[in-house]
Amino acid sequence: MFQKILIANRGEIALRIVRACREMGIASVAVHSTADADAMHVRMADESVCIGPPQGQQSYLLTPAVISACEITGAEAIHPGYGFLSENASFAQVVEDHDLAFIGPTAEHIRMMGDKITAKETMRALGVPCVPGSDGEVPTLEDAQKMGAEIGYPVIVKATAGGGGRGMKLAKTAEEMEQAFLSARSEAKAAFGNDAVYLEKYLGNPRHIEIQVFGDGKGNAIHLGERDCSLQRRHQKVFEEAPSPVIDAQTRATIGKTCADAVARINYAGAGTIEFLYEDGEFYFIEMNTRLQVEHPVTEAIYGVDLVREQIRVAAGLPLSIRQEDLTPNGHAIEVRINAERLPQFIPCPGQITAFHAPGGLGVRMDSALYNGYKIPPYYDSLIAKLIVHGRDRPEALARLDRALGELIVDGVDTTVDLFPALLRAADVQSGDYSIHWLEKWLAETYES
Ligand code: MV4
Repeated sequence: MFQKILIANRGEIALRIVRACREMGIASVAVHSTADADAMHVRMADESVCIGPPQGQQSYLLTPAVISACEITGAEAIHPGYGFLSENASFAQVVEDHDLAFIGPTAEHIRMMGDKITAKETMRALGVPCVPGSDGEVPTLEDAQKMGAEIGYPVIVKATAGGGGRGMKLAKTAEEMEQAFLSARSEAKAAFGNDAVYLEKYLGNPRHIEIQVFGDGKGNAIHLGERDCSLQRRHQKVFEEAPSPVIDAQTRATIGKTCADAVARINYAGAGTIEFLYEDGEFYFIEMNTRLQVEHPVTEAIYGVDLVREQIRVAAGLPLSIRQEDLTPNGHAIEVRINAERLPQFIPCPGQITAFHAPGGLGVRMDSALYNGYKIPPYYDSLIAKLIVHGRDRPEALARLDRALGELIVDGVDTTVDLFPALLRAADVQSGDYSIHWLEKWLAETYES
């Protein structure tokens, strides 16, 4: 096992990783920008290294700075968290080349899944159900028009280098294909330096359901069920839950086994998330994320597994500590994301915290690096806390969320907390009857006046 791990991240996820390290008896090294000298992750880690000025490009995203911090402190492994360098295949390659361990999959697997055409071809070949569409890249407008007619409109044009909602254009009819195809391609070229695009049948009203998988890199893999992340605004998740209100045990076992078998076959190592659209009882693969996800705590809550600990074990060459047959979900968990943003426009709102109180009690977990007096810097993502509740069933989890929100105090900056009491009371949220478009409609109705 490693004796020392460097955490190439900040905020609540850096603190989350420090906690796993401490429980495993592993020393932790925080890196930080000059803007984060007083951050909680720096205070809680065993050691810290300042790696540059505030801008992420000059600190948390700077490969040589992170590698140097490793060499200075003698850390043997790097945990990238989410965002920043976590899905950067070149970074993972540099880490490997320095005989350090990247706590995540190989550079090759990151690259494979980062290219959405390759990811889809790979998953299809492994028996994972995919959205009907083009076989790979569609090189010309003529091909796109021919293919669009075969698939049947509406059709979505997606950039192979995109993902997470970036680089997509909808063609509702054949007439709209020229515009959609040409703009998707030129925007992809400008944004990613790669203009390859592919086509998919557009699904009108799906849910976003993702399967948590875990591989040991040696041909063994497990799944930890699904998370329902349909409640999003502009491709930012707001409310996530596990299990999904629409997935039963048999469905979970079937799609879970398909996913676990797929990643086992490619010798995938570490945590991964296989994203699906789910409509009319069918799963359609869209993307795979090769990192720990923001919403991993809802899976941890219902399965009782520390996912960061498993990531560290696998990166150190140890087997997974859990077997599929021992994994049964228990109860229901919900996470809400708390951002330093002003409603109703979700404008980032950095500044000083003047009062902070985290809720507690049975079934309540607050993942946050906030403290009273902390000054939220303006340079980074506006996520400041995740409130996760766990109950014996969904109604209990919803009631517990309401209760915990009532205890939470975050003063000094505007936050998205005020959304949630009304959101969790909405009839469709109470009943679990929502799709990927529900939240934006509800926000428009709720804040229109
Ligand atoms: C789609 C789709 C409908 N049909 N693909 C958006 C993010 C990226 N991960 C995939 N996305 C979508 N792909 C087909 N074939 C609709 C979306 C989509 C969406 C997906 C998940 C969660 C929220 C979303 C909001 C708008 C569009």
